[in-house]
Amino acid sequence: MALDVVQRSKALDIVEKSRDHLDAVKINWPLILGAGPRIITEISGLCPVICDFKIADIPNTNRLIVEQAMGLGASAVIAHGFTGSDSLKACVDASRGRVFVVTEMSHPGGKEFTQPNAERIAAMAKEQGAMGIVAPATRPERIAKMREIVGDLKIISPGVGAQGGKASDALRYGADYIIVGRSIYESSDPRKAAESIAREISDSLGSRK
Ligand code: 3DU
Repeated sequence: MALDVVQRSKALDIVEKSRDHLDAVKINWPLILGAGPRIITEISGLCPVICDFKIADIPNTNRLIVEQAMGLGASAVIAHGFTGSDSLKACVDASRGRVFVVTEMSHPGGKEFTQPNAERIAAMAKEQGAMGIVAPATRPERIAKMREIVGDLKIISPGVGAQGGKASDALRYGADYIIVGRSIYESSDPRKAAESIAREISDSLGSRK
């Protein structure tokens, strides 16, 4: 789940209610800025945390960001790839490989700059020893293309629900996990919303066999 709320109490309440149906909680800048970085530690006591800081700086700064995130309890981080292989390597080293690299972004503007470079970025993620990549559920055929490049790396896929993508399509085209934000945290019953998406996933995996 992408937990893009800004209040600590609301964030913890949603995680407590829905965590049985989640593999991990992805935390982005809105929650860090609203609740403070210790929220990483608090949530990591309930569910694995992926820090989606879209890290995009020179190697030394990337290393410092990753060390802080991992030190607070993150299980993995998300970095941009366009900054180049040395910057990505700094993230891989500082997290001991627990990095997901953004390839092509899911929103319409993602076609402008990220799509033309996505395949090279995916190849670099594999070469540099990343754990996986982030690829768009809004364009599932692009997930299939990325899968050809990254082999057995994990593919996590945002864009399901509020951005129009479907969980079952993303999985069918090769994603390992889907990332869902607003469709869960804006629901009047986040637990039920998470459960129903988890059911869609297990049904679609069942029909893949
Ligand atoms: O659209 P949602 O509310 O389900 O949230 C999607 C999350 O995934 C959100 O945190 C956003 O920052 C992140 N994300 C994308 O949506 C698209 C990307 O290409 C990469 C990350």
